[in-house]
Amino acid sequence: MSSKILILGACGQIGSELTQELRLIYGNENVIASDISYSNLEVVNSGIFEITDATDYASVKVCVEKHHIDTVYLMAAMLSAVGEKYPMKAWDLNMSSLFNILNLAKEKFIKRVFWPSSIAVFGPSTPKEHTPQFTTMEPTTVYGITKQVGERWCEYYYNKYNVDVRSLRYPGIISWKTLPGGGTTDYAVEIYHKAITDGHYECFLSEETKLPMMFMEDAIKATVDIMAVDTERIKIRSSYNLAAISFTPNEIANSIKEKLKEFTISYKPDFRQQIANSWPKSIDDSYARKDWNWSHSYSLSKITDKMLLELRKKYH
Ligand code: AKB
Repeated sequence: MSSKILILGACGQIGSELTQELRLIYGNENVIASDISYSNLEVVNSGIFEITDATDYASVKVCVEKHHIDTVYLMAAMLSAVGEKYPMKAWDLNMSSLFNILNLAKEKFIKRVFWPSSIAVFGPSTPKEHTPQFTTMEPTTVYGITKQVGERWCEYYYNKYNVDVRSLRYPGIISWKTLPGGGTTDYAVEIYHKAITDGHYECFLSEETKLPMMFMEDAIKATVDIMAVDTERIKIRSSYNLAAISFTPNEIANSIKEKLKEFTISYKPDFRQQIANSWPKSIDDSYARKDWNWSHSYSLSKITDKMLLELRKKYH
């Protein structure tokens, strides 16, 4: 499909790397990055960039019409930890941006939508290990509630209006280029930065808190792949479970110590511990693997090698 793409939230952790990958695949002239501010100069300066407020229907529609957009990746969102501090803001941002895009698709201004969901859709009553695709979902965070409700709306717009919306339940995403902002899984990125800059990390989760995680390259591949496959292969229109690896703070610390002997870690759990406790430890993503051939490449030790290599270059 030849396509004109808009990424909303292009300056964020996933949006920024997705933008660069889509520009490589589809050409700079076909990929329009946008955000509410110029907060990531690499994204702003490497192609077409528009200031767009994803919560403002008119602002998004102007951008879509100006650039003849047919595909939108909606990456703007307030994540779990910050969402607990600003519940109404999280609800407004996460829901109004989604409705704006779903309605633009319903009104045929755009043809295809990517909207990320999250493991945060699950809650304390969900089975913790190998969490199935279809299971009890009683999220306890505002972020998780917006993602679960969002999934219901995505499926509804597909069934009712034939909107081609595709979605993945991202685990925690580990990357070195852009810092994550306001999530519970952020520790798994911060730990590598602190390992390089301070040789020590004080972790806000306890040492045995196991969570599903993934390296950015794998997450981008999954996103690009699910958007490229033929419509018939997308059997799930709420959101696909997506998994790579699972580990605890203790395990990631040990994997860093293998490469950086002097690294130390201490634990001081805060309010994010309760959020992490409500989430799955591992995810069964067999539908994604079967329906559109998803597979991941990065193990924890491969992630640690890459993170330490890139962050050493960044800081030294
Ligand atoms: C968060 O921690 O809030 C996010 C997520 C798992 O969706 N990284």
